[in-house]
Amino acid sequence: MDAVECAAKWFQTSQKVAVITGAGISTESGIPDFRSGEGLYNEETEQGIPMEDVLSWSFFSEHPREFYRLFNEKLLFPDARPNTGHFFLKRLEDAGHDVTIITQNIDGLHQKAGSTRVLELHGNAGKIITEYGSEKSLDEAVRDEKEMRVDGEWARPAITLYGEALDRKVLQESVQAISEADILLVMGTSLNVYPAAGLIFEYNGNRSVLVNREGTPLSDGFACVFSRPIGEWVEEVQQYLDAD
Ligand code: CNA
Repeated sequence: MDAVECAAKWFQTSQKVAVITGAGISTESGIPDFRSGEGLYNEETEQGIPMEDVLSWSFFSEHPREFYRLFNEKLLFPDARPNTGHFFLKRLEDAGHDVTIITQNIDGLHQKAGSTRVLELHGNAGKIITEYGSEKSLDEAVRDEKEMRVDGEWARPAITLYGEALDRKVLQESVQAISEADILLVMGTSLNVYPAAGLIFEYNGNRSVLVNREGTPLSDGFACVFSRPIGEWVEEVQQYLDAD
C-alpha cells in the first residue's frame, strides 16, 4: 500500500500511536542531522577527529575544552523552531490519539511543539546535570570553552555520549509504549544507532510506517515506507485525512 494512504487509514483506527524520531525530523528546522550528505559526521575537528568520536565519553573526559567548544558551536540551536513534522505529532494528540514520542533527538523541539509524552533516549542539550546529580536548565550554567558550573558545582550537558548507557527508566517506558502500540511510526532516522534502532523490534503489530529520505538497514521490515522528506509526507497525509 502507498505510505500516505496506509498511514492515514491506520491513524483513523488506531488509538495508541508510538513514534520513534531521529535527527531527520529536525533538519527542516535548520538543525543538521548526522549521516546525510551535509550531516555533522562529515565534519571533523581541526585535529582531524570525526564528530562521532567527539561525542564520546572518552573524548569528553580527555579533551573537555575541545568538547565544550564543539558542543556550543555545533549542537546548540536555541533559536530553532518546530516544523510541520513536530506539529503533525502534536495534532495527532489533539485529535484524541494516545501518542508517545520516543526521540533520539536532543533538541527539545517535540516539547516546543506542545507534545506532552516525549521520551528522550539521548537526553536534552538544553539541560545540564550537576556534580551531585540534579538536573537544571543550561541557561543556569556559567560556561566557557573549558567547562560548565552551576553555583560552584561542576556540571555537564544532559546528553548521552557514545560509550554511556541510556537511562534505564526511559528505555523501559519506550519498550512498553512500543509493545502496546496499535501503530508504529518511525520518522527521520537512519536506524543505525543502537539500542534506539532495536526498539522497532518491540512492536507487535503489523501497522509499521517508516518516513525517511534514505533507505535504512531495517527498512524492509516496515509495512509501509515513504522515502521522501517528512514535510511532504505530512502534507499528503493531512490532505488525505482532511478529505475524509
Ligand atoms: P542520522 O543518523 O543523522 O539519520 C537521519 C536520517 O534522517 C537520515 O537517514 C536522513 O536521510 C533522514 N532525513 C534527514 N532529513 C530528512 C527529512 N527532511 N525527511 C525525511 N528524512 C530525513 O540521525 P539518527 O537520529 O538516526 O541518529 C541518531 C543520533 C543523531 C542520535 O544520537 C541523535 O542524538 C543525533 N542527532 C540529533 C540531532 C537533533 O537533536 N536534532 C541532530 C543531529 C544528530
